[in-house]
Amino acid sequence: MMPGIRFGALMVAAALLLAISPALAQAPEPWQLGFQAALSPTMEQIDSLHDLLMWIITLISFLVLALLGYACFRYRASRNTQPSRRTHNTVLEIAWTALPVLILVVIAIPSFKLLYYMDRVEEADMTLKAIGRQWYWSYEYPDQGDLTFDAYMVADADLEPGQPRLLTTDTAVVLPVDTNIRLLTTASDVIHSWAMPSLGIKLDAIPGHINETWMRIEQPGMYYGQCSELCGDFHAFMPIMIRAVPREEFDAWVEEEVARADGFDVAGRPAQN
Ligand SMILES: [Cu+2]
Repeated sequence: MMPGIRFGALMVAAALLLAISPALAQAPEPWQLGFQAALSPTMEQIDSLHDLLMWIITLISFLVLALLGYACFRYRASRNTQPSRRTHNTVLEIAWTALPVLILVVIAIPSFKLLYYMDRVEEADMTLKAIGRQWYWSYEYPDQGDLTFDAYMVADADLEPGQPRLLTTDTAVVLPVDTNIRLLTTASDVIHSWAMPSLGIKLDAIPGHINETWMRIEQPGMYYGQCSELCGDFHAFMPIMIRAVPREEFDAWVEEEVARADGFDVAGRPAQN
């Protein structure tokens, strides 16, 4: 086969693979640069603040580089045999004090807006409480009949095809899309942190203390995160796995889980447990 044809075939195969990529799953990819896709209003705003900061630091870096280059060239020893003895320049000093202050104000305004936006939601439709433990997460749904369960990581040997390693839990945190969900975190032993990159959440879970934030998931699918506070031996092995579903599917899941917790399945038969 000619190399060109082989390359073409490879490209077609790659395109096909991309086209049949599985349902939405938000997890890190090998060699990934940048953030995971933003799928909550919070993460979208974090993305745009990040982009703004990227412009600012890039422009500052190039400006400083250009000034350094100019100074090195213009005031090199051979061209500048009689160095100036000047020590003060009032205009310059005011400018290089005021300009950074101005830049910081430009950064501070959207930062504070975002902080308050992330802090809490006025009207929450439901609450999810995540409790960090060494080394798994417990969840409570106070608005769904106090549904509770624990979510442990699935060991490598027990993974099913398609399940990401170190990120899959035995029980998914099922949540409805397009719903304002209040998230509360706490812990029962040491400090953990509940982090979900594509929803823009990283919230400490502290013993004896409740932290609050909120999320609104924009698309159904699987979302993966991890504990993000060093919490001991198995810190790396207490992942967070959300299965976001349409509202009706969520309601059906709740009904099933509550019935099972009561000792009966949805059809009214005693649960096999
Ligand atoms: Cu932890």
